Amino acid sequence: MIIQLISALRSCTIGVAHGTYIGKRLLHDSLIRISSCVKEALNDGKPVVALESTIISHGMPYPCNISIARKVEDIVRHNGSVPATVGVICGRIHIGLSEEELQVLGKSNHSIKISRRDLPHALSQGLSGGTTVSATMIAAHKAGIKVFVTGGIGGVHHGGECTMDVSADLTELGRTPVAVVSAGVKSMMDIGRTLEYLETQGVCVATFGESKEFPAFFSHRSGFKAPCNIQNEEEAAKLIASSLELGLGCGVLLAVPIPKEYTTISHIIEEAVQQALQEARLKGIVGKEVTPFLLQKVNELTDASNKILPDPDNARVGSRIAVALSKILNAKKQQQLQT
Ligand code: PSU
Ligand code: MN
Repeated sequence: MIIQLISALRSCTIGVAHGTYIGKRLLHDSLIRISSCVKEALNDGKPVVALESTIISHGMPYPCNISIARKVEDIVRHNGSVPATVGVICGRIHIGLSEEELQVLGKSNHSIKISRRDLPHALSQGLSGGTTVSATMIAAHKAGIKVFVTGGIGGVHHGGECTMDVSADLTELGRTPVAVVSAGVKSMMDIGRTLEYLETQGVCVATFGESKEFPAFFSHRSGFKAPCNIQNEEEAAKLIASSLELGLGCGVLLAVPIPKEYTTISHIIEEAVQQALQEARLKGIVGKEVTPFLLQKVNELTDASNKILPDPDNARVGSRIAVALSKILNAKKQQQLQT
């Protein structure tokens, strides 16, 4: 009877803003919910790749945001890992999102952008939103996920030396041991200062593949040399395993350049970035609105996301890195059990 009453109460506490099914977190409920598929993979030592959701809630328009999110999950699956998209639904961190939960984040105007500093507010108020790289790293680490794939991370904004607009993604990389695989940092950021700041935070930054130049998301070139280079997934996994074994406590950033054939449109992107930056300045956009504004403007001006994101190389590479890393970590576990 009591159990029936509790479940009736639960089904009554519906997230009003989103209309359907997903109940608000009750006080005694855990702050994190891991989907059964992700939980099973983690328990079995299978490779898991975390994915962020600000790109879904604030990076792209509906419904292309949902179809791209699904596509990225499929690429991760086809390359051997279990995808774990992270988001906050009605005050709870979800690791591994169902179709319905993806829709909540991608469709609703009430989805907020949730970075490290926003987590306590969002969780205590029962809000829903997309997690940025920093918040996704926190969730991944708490669940035991070691590899995280994203498009582009935040960085030091242009003029950041005056405004101090430096993304919390960079400090998160300095304090949370998760490997972030991305296509670099967009030129709407100050890439030189972003690399300097990552050095200060003690973050190992490496390019993946032939190029030793740090990529700029839309282009394999940025004009800045990366501190390290790794040639393949096995080398990447060994690098991550070394960082974990030493207990450095910080993340690593692996930059996978976009395939060269896409770079031909980079001058169009560059013009759009300059226009977007100027517009943001004129409109007085500040704080957490800056990055979504710039992303939206550049997408609008170039239709770039449609051209590039359906084939994100970094999802394929990140998934394979997670496979190689799980082999190393499982072998180490076996060895420890035998000695
Ligand atoms: N840069 C991109 N694409 C993105 C973002 C940044 O090229 O989608 C998103 C990510 O979720 C990142 C966040 O974590 O923006 C950073 O926001 P801010 O600059 O406000 O820290
Ligand atoms: Mn900022």
